[in-house]
Amino acid sequence: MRNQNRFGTGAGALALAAFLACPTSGASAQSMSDVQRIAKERGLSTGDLLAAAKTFTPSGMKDEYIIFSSGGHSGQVFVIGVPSMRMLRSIAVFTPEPWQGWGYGVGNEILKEGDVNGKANLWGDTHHPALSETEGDYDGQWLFINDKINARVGVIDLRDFETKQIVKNPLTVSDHGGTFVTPNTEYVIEGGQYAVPWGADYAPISEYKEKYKGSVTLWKFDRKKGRIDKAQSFAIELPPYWQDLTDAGKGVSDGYMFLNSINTEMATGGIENKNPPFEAGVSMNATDYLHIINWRKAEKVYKSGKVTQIKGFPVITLQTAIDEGLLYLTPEPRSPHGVDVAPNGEFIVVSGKLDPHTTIYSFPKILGAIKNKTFSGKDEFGVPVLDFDTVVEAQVEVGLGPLHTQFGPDGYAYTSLFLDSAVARWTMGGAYGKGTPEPDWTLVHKTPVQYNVGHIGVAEGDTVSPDGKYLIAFNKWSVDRFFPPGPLLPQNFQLIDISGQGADMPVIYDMPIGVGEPHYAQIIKADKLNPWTVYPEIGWDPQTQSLDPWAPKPKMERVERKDDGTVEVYMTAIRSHFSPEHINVKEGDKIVWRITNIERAIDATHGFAVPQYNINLSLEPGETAKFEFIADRAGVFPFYCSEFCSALHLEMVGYLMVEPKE
Ligand code: RUQ
Ligand code: CUA
Repeated sequence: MRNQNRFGTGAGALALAAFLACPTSGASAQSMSDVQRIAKERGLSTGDLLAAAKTFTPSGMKDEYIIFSSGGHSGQVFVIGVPSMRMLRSIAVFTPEPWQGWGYGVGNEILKEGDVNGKANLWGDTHHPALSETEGDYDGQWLFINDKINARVGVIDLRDFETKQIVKNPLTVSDHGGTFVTPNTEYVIEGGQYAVPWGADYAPISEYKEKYKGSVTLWKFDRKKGRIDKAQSFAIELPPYWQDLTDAGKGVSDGYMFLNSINTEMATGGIENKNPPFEAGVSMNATDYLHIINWRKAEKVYKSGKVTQIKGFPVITLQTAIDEGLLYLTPEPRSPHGVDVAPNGEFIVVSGKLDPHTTIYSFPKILGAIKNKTFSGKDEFGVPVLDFDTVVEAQVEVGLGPLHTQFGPDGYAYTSLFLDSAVARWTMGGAYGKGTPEPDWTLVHKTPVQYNVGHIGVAEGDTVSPDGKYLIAFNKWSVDRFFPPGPLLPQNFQLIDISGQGADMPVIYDMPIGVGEPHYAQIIKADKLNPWTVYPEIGWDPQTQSLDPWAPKPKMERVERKDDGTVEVYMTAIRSHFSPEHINVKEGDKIVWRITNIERAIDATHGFAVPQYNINLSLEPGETAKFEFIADRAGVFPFYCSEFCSALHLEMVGYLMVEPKE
């Protein structure tokens, strides 16, 4: 098996421990004393040495797990290895990124799909990456990521780890409740957040209840095309409650999805007018609402045509959703944040930031309450509210500021505690309610983290079959953990070893993240990923994932002037030259430039940079790219390869000569 961790089940750590405990048996006295001397000099405890043994990854050894982390306001995705916590790459999504050549000649059309009302928005606030799933398990094929600031969704192909599509939500402006996938990636779920009139059109805030809308959008994913199919997608109107996070049902709850909300008060703020500020106004009620949606029923309603076109997009109106019995609410403790479905889909765990408990809802009980109409009433809009006591299975007091929950393979659940700065381990009713006669819902242990933990990620911890083993606390503050690089401090990813039982869950690594504030991340077994290391054939177009018939090939390099005056360049790149090297054009010419990296060697990437024209490409082995520009600046422009590809990399150069008009 590839990517195997030599330490396997922690044998390395055990060997080290034995080695420390018993200096004369086995290892040479010389190396033992070296370890002890260095540990002493650096002030390292035995626990530190164990942590090092669990995480240190010698050159050439590969990581067992891979994290796909949101890049926060960098607008990107970060790829990190576990347990080494080494950053492997960023994936450019919503923000131009020159190393990948994203938005500097290539990717421009995809970035343009993210235009909002015709205007470029060249950054993103990425929150929740979602790996594609088959039967509720990561399949390693696709990755989706939301942009909260502009309600957009990016689609990344995990064959080459590159963004293939950006869709802009036409109805809402912010989408904190994305992205989450249904168990077979039928749909990518994008929940809205801050209510706005449809399409963020204008309406006075005094008309909030009438004109401002909540919504959730179901984007149909076409696996064959590797794209979201907008023509098969639809949305459901919701009350303007600021729907927050989302999760898709699975197992017994497959076909449903769950969204929580934080402003059932429908507060509209206005501190300057002596109104309660938002932070108080939205936290007045003792409970908010968990939204329970039967998406399979919604899909049928959409397909039967019972939709209203709003902003050119099919919407199941709130009234239709109520009439069709596909939307229900139930109270959830104040300021809910995370909503997380347990591996077998039987339980839904919700945490209220201002309530020290996690609340566990039973899906069978929810179904029963819907069937028996056990309602405690209706909300202002007529949505039936399921009786809280009827649908709740248990509440576990875990600590202050509970946010997000993930699951282990052994019946443990883990919840992040923002205010406590800790991660709680608790028992999920005894192996998710199965196998034990007495249900057991108990707090087992809390591991302190530094500081202010937001999401947590357990290896495959939100799938039908969590791996456990590693948990990462995605901490919002780092305070005193690292050298302060000025007043803007990095975030801190803290790796926790959860392979032990009970109170055995130590922090074993701190990784600073100084390139944006990540929110959520998913952790997948590395051997589920099967990325290309070179593109399949010479002349491959990554945007279509197919051979480009126009791709320049060796011996066919040329410059052609077309009848309409367009100049077409057919260029190849190989260590260490471009061919052709002289490109002579006239000021004002339109240039269509194609270039193929004809290398087949792994890692033989060439860059292609043109000064003053804002062009920089990254051409991976086999890749072909096309870019266009108007040569509106006369002069001499030495273009060059911007990747240090060979000993004669500096010589990998050519001249673009733009002859002045007169
Ligand atoms: S959330 S603030 Cu996922 Cu805790 Cu975005
Ligand atoms: Cu090719 Cu440097």
